[in-house]
Amino acid sequence: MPFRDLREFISQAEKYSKLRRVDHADPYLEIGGITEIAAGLPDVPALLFDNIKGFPRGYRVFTNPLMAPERAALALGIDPTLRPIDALRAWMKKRQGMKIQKPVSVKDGPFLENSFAGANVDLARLPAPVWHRKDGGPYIGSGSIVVMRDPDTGWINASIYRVQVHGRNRVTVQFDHMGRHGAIVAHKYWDAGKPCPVAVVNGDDPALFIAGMESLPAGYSEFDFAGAIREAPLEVCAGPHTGLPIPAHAEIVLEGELVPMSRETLPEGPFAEFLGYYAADRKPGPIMEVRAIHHRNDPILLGSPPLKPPRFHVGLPFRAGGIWANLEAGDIGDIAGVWQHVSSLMTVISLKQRYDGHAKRAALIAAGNVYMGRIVVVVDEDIDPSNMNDVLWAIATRCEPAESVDIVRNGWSSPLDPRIRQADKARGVASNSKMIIDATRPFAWRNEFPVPSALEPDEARAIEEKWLAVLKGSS
Ligand SMILES: Cc1cc2nc3c(=O)[nH]c(=O)nc-3n(C[C@H](O)[C@H](O)[C@H](O)COP(=O)(O)O)c2cc1C
Ligand SMILES: [Mn+2]
Repeated sequence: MPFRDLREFISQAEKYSKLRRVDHADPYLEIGGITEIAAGLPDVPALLFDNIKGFPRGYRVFTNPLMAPERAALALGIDPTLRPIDALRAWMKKRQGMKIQKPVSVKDGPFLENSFAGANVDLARLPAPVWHRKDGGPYIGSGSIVVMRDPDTGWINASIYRVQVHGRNRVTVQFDHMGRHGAIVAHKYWDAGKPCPVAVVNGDDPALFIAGMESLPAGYSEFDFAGAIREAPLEVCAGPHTGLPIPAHAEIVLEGELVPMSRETLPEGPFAEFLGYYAADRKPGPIMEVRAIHHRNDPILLGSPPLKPPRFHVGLPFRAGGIWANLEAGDIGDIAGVWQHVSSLMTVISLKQRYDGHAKRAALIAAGNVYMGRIVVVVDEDIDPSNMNDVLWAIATRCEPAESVDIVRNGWSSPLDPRIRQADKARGVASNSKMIIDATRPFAWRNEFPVPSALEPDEARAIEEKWLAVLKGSS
């Protein structure tokens, strides 16, 4: 079922989830505002903007690409009709057995249908949105893939770093920290006094988006991982300016060089972050001199700006899949499911308790491994961890705060954490505490616990199968 490109993905996605076409929106704040409102609707439509204010028809922007669970499943190569918790389980299984697929080279690519080089480079040709009102400027890259080649080994790194537009032919590429693979590779060129060849790929098979945000080890190409997700290799074509391998069916590509930061920088940001705040001020960022712009006919710019939680880039919490895999690797046993809410800031584990202490054992493993989140909840197996209402019901009825809440201090967070003071960040504080909420029935007297009145999950499924169409008015 692999898609050749973003266009094929969009037409498939339309079969399984909502797609809305929006005309005449302004790339200055309006596309961002519409994207945010749509992301808050229950069925999270994807949006395809056309006839964008100030641009010819056909120059399109596609947002909320993977926000619905169905679209996330499609991108991961998982059956989009599965219930979200089952889709996450299927992804976890797939991820464990995946085989990498190296890209194959092709001579020509549709991304070369329109090319502008040298003096003809003008980024104003493309509808880069200003997403949020305090953003430092338009961002052409909010979900684009930054491609670089390690000069020593030839390893191709291709991950997501935001890209801000500064005039006709310059952009900045933002590394959160110097441990980012892109920063490590760039420094190898810069330390030798050379600029670093780079390509920014905007809009492609969303398997590449997933690969670009996954934590993969140095030396492991995101292109190979995307091939593994697609179960077919990516087709790449050498960029005429940099020679870098570029996905042949990409929508919009910038080629150029990253200038050594010791030579020149530009003020980058601020940019709204995924926690729903501006976490950092404008900072000096590395400049990419754009030597060439290539784009397909009627190009589609992929936009995935960070939005206020719970709106998150990907509608299946695949980091929760990582915690789930940790629990299974630790042989915790009887895990019914793991989910994350509030854009991965709240983790919920559902398990069938086998012995006293089982629930806490699982919670402590999760608390040690959740990034930035402060809340870890454990519930019994009758609670679907992806259903926030059921999780809150369990907390409100099975947890006694005076007995069932623990705090773990100095856990894993990040300088993006809004609840760490600037002065503390400046002296190196980047940790937070984790609240473990045990919302399971107390093990020792679980058999005395009042019996729930609602349908059991399989009874509910059976009723849904027989009656849901009537209730929804579709038959
Ligand atoms: C939509 C989106 C935007 C992102 N923007 C940035 C960014 O601007 N800078 C950054 O360092 N990481 C950003 N990330 C996170 C990295 O893409 C992610 O951590 C990736 O695994 C890093 O790859 P690397 O290990 O090859 O450096 C973003 C992730 C997503 C999903
Ligand atoms: Mn990488």
